[in-house]
Amino acid sequence: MTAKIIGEKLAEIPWEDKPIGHEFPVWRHSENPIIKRNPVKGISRIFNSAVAPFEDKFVGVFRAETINGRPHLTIGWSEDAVQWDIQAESINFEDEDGKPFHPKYAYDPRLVKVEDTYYIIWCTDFYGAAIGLAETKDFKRFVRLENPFLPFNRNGVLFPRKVNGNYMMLSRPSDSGHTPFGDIFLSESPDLKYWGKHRHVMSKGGHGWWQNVKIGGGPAPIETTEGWLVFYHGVTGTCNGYVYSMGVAVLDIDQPSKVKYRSLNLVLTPEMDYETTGFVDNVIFPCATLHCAESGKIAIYYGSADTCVGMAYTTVEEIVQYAKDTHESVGDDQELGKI
Ligand code: BMA
Repeated sequence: MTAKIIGEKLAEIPWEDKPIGHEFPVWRHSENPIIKRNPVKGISRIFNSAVAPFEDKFVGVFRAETINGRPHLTIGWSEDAVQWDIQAESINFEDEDGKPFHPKYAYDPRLVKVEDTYYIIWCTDFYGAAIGLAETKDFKRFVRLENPFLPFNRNGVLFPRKVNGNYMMLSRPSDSGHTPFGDIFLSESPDLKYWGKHRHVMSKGGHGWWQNVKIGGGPAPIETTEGWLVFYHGVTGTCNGYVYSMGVAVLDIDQPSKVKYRSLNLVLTPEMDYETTGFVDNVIFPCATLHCAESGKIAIYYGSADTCVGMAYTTVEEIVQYAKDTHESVGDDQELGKI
């Protein structure tokens, strides 16, 4: 069966056809990187960032590192989702009582619309690295909700709809440093306040070495007729440090803690100069997609070498088929936590 995206049509999705003779299921945008060094006054680097359609244009939440190296989140707008007009100032969050909330640092945002609300999930400071959560309806007022999980944790990824009546969030428990371990877990909540039914979803490891140190969620899962399509990052260790690549899996639609297909191969790895060389060499860190239910086109946004933003393309038919054809069952990809 050919996979289809379940969801909205997105007529204006950025797109380039697959280059003739390209062997792999994901191909790069020809004008990468779309956001380069020193993109905005006072900001040295913008990289792991998230975008979404909003009204008749596109909005982005960007990981911006100021000249002094501190990461924060800022908003940007685009007509075509390729050329971005990004604000220099950080997002001004308020808490649920209306008081200003300024995270000490903020990085690796995801941006997910559930029903009529957009949620930003990011890495925040809560006794060290932890998951921050905020909501907005208009990208003018941003209300920060309580931290969903205990420290230490990163790569919080909300699903774009409730499953069995509950919000669902992937996360990757970690340490507060450059975590040398890590698997992807799933948690559920009826109200975005109380989280439970924690399940193990996917392990690092497998036959190949590219994801043998740790893995972490990427863009919001895409609902398809074959299950939840997830892109994620997998990390290997070398004598010159970590290398971050992108992988793909499909999770069960009603029980997303069950892995249906998981490619044993990476689908994008640092090869271009802007991926192999930067503030941190050899990093591909996907945080968002734009996708169209009618055409099946998917545009993937990824941070490149902790320095700039790149885009890559695939189609739902091709990538789900690839995950099926190259499926590998990794030892403990199972619903640990249920008992
Ligand atoms: C991770 C995160 C990412 C970063 C990556 C590579 O731990 O901090 O923001 O892209 O390391 O440096």
